[in-house]
Amino acid sequence: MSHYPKFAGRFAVLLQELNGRSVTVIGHQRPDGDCIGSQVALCRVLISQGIDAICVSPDRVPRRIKFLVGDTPFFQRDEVQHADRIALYTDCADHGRAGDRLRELYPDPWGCFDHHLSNAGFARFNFVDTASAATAEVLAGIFLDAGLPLDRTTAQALYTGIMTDTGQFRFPSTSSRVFGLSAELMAHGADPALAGQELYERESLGKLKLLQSYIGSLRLEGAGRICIGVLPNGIFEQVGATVEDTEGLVDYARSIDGVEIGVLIEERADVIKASLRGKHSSLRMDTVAALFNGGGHANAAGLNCQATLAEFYPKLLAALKQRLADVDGAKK
Ligand SMILES: [Mn+2]
Repeated sequence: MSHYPKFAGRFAVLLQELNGRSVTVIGHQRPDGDCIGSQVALCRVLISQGIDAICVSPDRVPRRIKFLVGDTPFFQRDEVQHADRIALYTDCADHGRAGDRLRELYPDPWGCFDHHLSNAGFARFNFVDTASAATAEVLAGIFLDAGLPLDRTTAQALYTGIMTDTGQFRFPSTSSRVFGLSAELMAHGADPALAGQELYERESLGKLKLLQSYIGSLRLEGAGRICIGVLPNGIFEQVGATVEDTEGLVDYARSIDGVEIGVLIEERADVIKASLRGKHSSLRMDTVAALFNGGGHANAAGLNCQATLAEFYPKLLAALKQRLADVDGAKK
């Protein structure tokens, strides 16, 4: 059975065009399991086809997802020479998601594999399916459709990308295709227990203290339909956590009964960062984030904003209340 018939022909052409060239597989800033898993898998499959490929990340690979890399050639941005390489982007909604420096180094991306709603297709070859739960799902489908060899490390990387972006197979994006592909990846050696162990049974004390701080800050707004928590400037040093440890915190705000939108605000010295999570896709968190130059998915979006917390908080809250009112109005 073909998973992504619409991509098969174009992918075959891309593979042919890449023959004899050197490729850099690029992921986004603050990489997650889907980003790293997709980069690793795409890079390994290209290498299996005799193509010279490396992965490059603008940021450090988070400790919890390092196990995905294995013997894949994986580098941070400034560790390698970029001249004469061709860029393929994974899990990036736009050209800038990997940062300005990589955009300067690779002004003409050849390929883009993604599932973000806001992705308008910024490469020569675009493989964007917004109905997919994960970029790893898109890649797994394309690779299996093409009959390409998937080794154990590749299968594990793709499986883990799918598992993390579906919230462990809980989010609305969890389709029968997700389960079908996951089963195929297991047949290629992916181990769900290994992914669970590495991702969820190896927390640091600092991470739990960060969670404690975040939960202590939670406030219900908008008649209990919005829940906002703030991590104050300096908290990471104070509790012995890293910025990577913010992963998943916002889900606690959203998890409260009656809350439809969960928010995590990080106060930094010079910038405010915010993560928005909606309980249903009609809330379109990506377009709320876009009001502050951010973006993402309908259920999960993020933004960076040059403002103080005192300036930003009421503006964001007003935008979220407006969104709830609009969604209420549309239902009537
Ligand atoms: Mn993703």
